[in-house]
Amino acid sequence: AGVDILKTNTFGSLPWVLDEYGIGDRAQELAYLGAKIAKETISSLGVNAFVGGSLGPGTKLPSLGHISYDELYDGYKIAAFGLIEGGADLFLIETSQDPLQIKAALHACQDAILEKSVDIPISVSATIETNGSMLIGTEVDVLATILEPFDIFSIGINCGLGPKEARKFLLRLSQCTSKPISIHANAGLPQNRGGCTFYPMEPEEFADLESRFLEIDGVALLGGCCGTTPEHLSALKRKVEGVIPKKPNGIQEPSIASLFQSVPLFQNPAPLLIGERSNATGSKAFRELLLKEDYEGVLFVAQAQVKKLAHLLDVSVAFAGRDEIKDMERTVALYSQKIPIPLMPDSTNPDALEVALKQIGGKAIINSANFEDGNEKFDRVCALAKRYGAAIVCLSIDEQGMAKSRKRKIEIVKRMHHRATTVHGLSESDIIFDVLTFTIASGDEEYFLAGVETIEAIRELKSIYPKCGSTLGISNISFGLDKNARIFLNSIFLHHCVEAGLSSAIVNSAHLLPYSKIEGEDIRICEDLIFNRSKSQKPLFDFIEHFRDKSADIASEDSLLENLSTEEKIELFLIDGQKDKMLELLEVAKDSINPEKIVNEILMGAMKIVGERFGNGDMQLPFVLQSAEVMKASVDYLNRYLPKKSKSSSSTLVLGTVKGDVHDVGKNLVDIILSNNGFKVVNIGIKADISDFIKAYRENSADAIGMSGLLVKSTMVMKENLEELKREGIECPILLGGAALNRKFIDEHCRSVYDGAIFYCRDAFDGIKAMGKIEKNEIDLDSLERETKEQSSNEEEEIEGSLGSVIY
Ligand code: THG
Repeated sequence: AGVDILKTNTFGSLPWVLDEYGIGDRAQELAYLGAKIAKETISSLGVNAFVGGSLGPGTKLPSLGHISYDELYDGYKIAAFGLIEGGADLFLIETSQDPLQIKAALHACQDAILEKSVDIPISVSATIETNGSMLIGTEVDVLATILEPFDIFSIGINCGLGPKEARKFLLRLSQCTSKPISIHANAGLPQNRGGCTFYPMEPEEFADLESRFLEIDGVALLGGCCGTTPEHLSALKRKVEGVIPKKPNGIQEPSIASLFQSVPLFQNPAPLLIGERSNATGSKAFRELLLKEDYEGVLFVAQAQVKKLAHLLDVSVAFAGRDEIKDMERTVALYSQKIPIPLMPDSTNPDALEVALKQIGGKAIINSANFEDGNEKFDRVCALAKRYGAAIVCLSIDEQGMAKSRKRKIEIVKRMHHRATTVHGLSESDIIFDVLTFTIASGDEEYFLAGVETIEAIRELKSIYPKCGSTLGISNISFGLDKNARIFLNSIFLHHCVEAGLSSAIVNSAHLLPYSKIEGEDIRICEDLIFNRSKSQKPLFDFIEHFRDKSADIASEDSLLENLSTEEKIELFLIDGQKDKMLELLEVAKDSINPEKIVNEILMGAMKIVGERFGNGDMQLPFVLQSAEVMKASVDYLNRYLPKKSKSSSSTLVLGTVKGDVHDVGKNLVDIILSNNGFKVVNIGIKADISDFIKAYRENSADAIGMSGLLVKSTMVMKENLEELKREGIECPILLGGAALNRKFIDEHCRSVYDGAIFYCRDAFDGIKAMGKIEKNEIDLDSLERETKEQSSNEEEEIEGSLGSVIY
């Protein structure tokens, strides 16, 4: 077909994928052979083309905790070695579902390249679902932020979409990346035709649409993914022959990112607010939760800061007697999955920082590096920033200690700037200086000017390095003072720092007052202290005296909830995924609202909202799972207060993912939702053979069987399973669900081979309806068939999204 890059057939040549087939130890060999075959094919044809070594996403998502960064890294490295040995000219990390998986694969490729002393470019391509994000919930512009620091050949998208649907995401990517862009789309959105996947787009249309991508700045690599054939590619080749791609022209504003959003480092208005509360030394409350290993609570401390509009969170877990590495790993893994904003691991131990970075799919800030132990440790931390594509905070501390005067602060800043940019190649906008402040409340004369020196150093820093950021632990200024008084002093101090050019601040955002809301007299007293106006201890005494009985008007956490009814609170806690708050509330709510109503109306209603938000891309998968967990905990709790009849139903469903399919996110949610509705669910897991279904069905004297699967081929397996059930003389009701399934397939291919009732369950709520009918014995085969026939005439064959419909 005239292609310039021939992809290897090594997409799944990864140990943890091949393990499913008992050949995990052959990953390197298979990767090697894949590259070798491609290389030989090219030479036997006598054409000029490169071998693109394909590395797929595998079957597990690290950001959902399915697999660790280290295991991914090791496996990708094995495959990378094989591809290098086989002669690959390019690494293609493709069909990526999770930025953390991309980072592990990138590091593995980079290290394999170094170890084998070869020079091979690395391309990264992600799969964007029809809802506009990667499976884990990352949208293209966020991915561009995360990948910006990495030295990669290209960034792009493949699979998931046809060229029609991909266009708008390419346009977005083009605006925000400075790298070349690749696109290999599917031949349209797949359809399920009689249990076979069918890609409807013909070569001419495909070529026409894809070739037009060359009008977009930066799009330089075109190709085909699922459903494309040599004809598609030769048609494309004819169309683009001689066209010179446009240069990348996107601009990436200096930013950091979580999996779910990009956050500009330079906010307007400044500053970027960094939440300080998840700190084991700086917060007693957080420390106690950590000591008790109460991770619900640890999560709640973070959620509360998100509510108070922190832009990102500092995470510091070091505490005497605790294993910092373990605490860091657990806390950061939890936060990076369940907190929507970016993270800033905070530690003096590079190992603790690295373990945190291995949990973070987004773009983090490392807090921090300094010269206290000379260049060596500073270098180690800078190297981490470079490797993991993180921004970094550099503190004005050197071998002589923490700088007090503005002169020393700036000296150290210059030394740090030089080393970080020249030795480590960090980009200026990823460097954030912290010139640190001592408290001005110690009464020690040496520190009367601590605030002024800091403010002036910030001003100077801003003029020497305008592209670098700056930060400061604001609360340090007021250590030793009364809690209430600190709020005023911190707020005024922050105001002056920002005026001097401070771009970010580590704060308790719930304890900040806007400058405009503070009275003149309060401001004056604070400023006298900060600027040491009378050059004595007087400003400190005046300050203490003035604020003795003054309380800051800080809205309490609960006041936000005050205006909500109990029903609304239950709904809110479910959607927000707040388990502790929910259980606390239910303890009281169950006495005023009928528990049956809470479960069937309020909680189910809220869960439906979660489903809708997920469906239209407003809520990402990890948050959906979090809400489902809260749902389960709530129902478990309320169960004992439910009237006997609805407490537990006698109806039992055997539920499993069919043979050949490992996808179970949706199936497990169906399990939760049906269980919550009082049905007994026997979940037999993934890759379940029909004999497993039958065995569980008989052993549990079940009332129905539910089969799930994401792949198109799974729909065929469902049909074959129905035939087997019939042979076994089973006629029980069957529930079928999954992304690739539709009514038409069931009507045309399934009903005729099975004698019992078959329910098409588009989502878990259809499952509840079906189980309700089964329980009440309201199954009327004729009407069931008629009903679905009528509906199916309105339904398309198209597979509706990929995961959205599996879950709901
Ligand atoms: N610069 C950088 N990182 C930092 C700091 C800094 N990280 C840690 C710290 N300083 C910023 N974090 C805090 C957290 C809490 C407090 C101050 C700074 C604090 N805590 C109260 C106390 O200790 O009295 C409240 C205690 C409690 O609630 O139990 O003030 O400067 N780069």
